[in-house]
Amino acid sequence: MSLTLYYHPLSSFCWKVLIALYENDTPFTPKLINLGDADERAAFVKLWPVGKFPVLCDEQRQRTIPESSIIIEYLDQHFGGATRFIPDDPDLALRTRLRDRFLDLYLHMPTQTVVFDRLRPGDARDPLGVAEARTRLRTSYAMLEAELPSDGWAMGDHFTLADCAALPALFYAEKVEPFGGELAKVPAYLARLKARRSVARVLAEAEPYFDMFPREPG
Ligand SMILES: N[C@@H](CCC(=O)N[C@@H](CS)C(=O)NCC(=O)O)C(=O)O
Repeated sequence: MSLTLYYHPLSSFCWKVLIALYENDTPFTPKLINLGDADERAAFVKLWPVGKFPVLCDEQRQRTIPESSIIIEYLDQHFGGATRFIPDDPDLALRTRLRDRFLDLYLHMPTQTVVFDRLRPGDARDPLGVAEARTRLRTSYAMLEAELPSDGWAMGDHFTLADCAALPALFYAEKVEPFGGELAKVPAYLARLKARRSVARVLAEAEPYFDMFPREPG
């Protein structure tokens, strides 16, 4: 098999790529990495010294591809299927990439700020950083509420890269900063995403690991 995905089933950015792989039933070998294991981490950083997953290796083309958005574009280029992640229309493609960037940078990353703060020692917590991240999340929710269509997917009728990015971002964001009653389109969109076959499979595979998700320190 040509493709190997280095990943962890609980990792939100890995979900983004798993959704894309499952959308088109693209064959790949999953390689679960435990970054807490020194040997596994050492082997992994040889592939991608940044040490963050997902990373995709394409043995046939001898390519190592990091970064979830780039991996999904690579899959679209070389392993295209019924679901096209980047639309052919150049303007819609640009807007799809913008929404992907928005979701990663202004929803997914602030969520990580809140979650990773929970893993810090008590004297190294960053309450100001967490408060700023929560403000960012609420701004992003309001922007999405204004911009999302009332039906279908992030960019319209077709499921794209933006939807792969949206599920992990919204799933975990809602856990750390629950949606307020003023939001209607955002929770409805998250419910549609969760019902999608590829997403339901990713969530089912992650479920045995959910106990590892850091809770708010009591
Ligand atoms: N920009 C990267 C972000 C990847 C990322 O943050 N991955 C997290 C897991 S969700 C990770 O590897 N964390 C491990 C660490 O930072 O040690 C992408 O889109 O792939």
